[in-house]
Amino acid sequence: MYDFIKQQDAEVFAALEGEETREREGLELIPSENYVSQAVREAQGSILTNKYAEGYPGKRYYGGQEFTDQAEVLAIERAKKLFGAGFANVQPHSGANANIAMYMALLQPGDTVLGMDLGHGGHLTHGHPVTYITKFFNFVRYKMKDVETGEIDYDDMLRVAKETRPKIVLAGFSAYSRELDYAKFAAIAREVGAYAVMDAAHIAGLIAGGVAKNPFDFEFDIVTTTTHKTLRGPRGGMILTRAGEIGGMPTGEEIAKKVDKAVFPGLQGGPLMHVIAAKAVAFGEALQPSFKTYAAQILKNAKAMEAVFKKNNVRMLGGGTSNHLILADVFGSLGIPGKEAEKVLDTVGITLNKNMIADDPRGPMDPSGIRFGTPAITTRGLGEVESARVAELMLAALRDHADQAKLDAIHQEIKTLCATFPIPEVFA
Ligand code: DSN
Repeated sequence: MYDFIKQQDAEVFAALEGEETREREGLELIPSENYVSQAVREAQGSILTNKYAEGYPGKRYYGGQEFTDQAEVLAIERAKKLFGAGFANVQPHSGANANIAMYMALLQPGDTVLGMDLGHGGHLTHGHPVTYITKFFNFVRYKMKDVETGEIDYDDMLRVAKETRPKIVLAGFSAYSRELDYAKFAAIAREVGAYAVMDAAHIAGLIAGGVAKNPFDFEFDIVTTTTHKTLRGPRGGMILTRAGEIGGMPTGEEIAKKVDKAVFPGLQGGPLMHVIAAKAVAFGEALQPSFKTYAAQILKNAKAMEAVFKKNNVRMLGGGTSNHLILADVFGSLGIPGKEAEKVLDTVGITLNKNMIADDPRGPMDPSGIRFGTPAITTRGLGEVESARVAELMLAALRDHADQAKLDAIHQEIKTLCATFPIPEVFA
């Protein structure tokens, strides 16, 4: 692999080779990462990177679009089928762009969005003060009622909605481990005449695989997502719009037209057609029955890890997990700060990320928690037994982090596990 790069550019080749080895010999537990198939990589590295295709299939600004149209229509139709959506825009370059375009489609400057508190699991693009979008829109918050169960405070959400009259009620998260009550979100949105939107970036693969509820079954208007997390596609974003109609709200088609205009020409220029082709390939894979088995195994593996943390009395936010991720208070339970925990685990070949926990007494650069999940190790073929063993090794490394001989032994076991479960190239 990389024959041409190797010949031409030794420096870039070194970076690619290094990453190949890192991924091969270590376990990836960052819950927003995954391994794509060789077919997805081929499409993403394909000739379609050469082509400008501003516009949409059948309505482009430049000529020569027979094959770009073919690839984009495949991605759109497969995305609609996967999520039961009426419309799909597969052009957003990322999840952040998908969210910004969604705001641009539905809001006027100064309008309000009611989203999850960022300290309780919400995402940067849901209105973190460091982001540029907060100069244009007003973000108000809901939180968990009980951080030990993860239950959202829906009564307070309704109160804030009535008080602030948001135009969007936004569900979704990047560090929350429980299922949301979409019917309640939608009811609150309808009560104040707002759009109900879900940022499903983290759990899109679970929805597509039929093991998590689909917001479109609960009168959501829009679902935004990335394509590279549990969905196991190339790095990118997507915006889906509902098929059915909801009284008093614009039709799905009207919303989808606004979304298309917001993505191009509102926000982006030429779509990344090679990435769109790779999205089509990944969506094709997710439509296979085997993807359902994969999605179910992600949950089983997360539960197996949860059981080990529970048995060892390590506090998990939300009391555990109902999805692919766990947020553990390692500082509170083991006395090791999140940053150090991330570093120690890195030395034994386990990659995850430090993370703020709800109402974290520590700062974002050195928070109390670690966040980890099972999408990538499940792709690798690890089952519940191996996932539980990984959790045990994590806890052993965190407890004995001053004992280099123990860390070396753990690292060796992780390497052996990685050799036993190589990263697959094809998904059956
Ligand atoms: N960076 C992604 C995550 O890890 O959740 C979302 O931005």
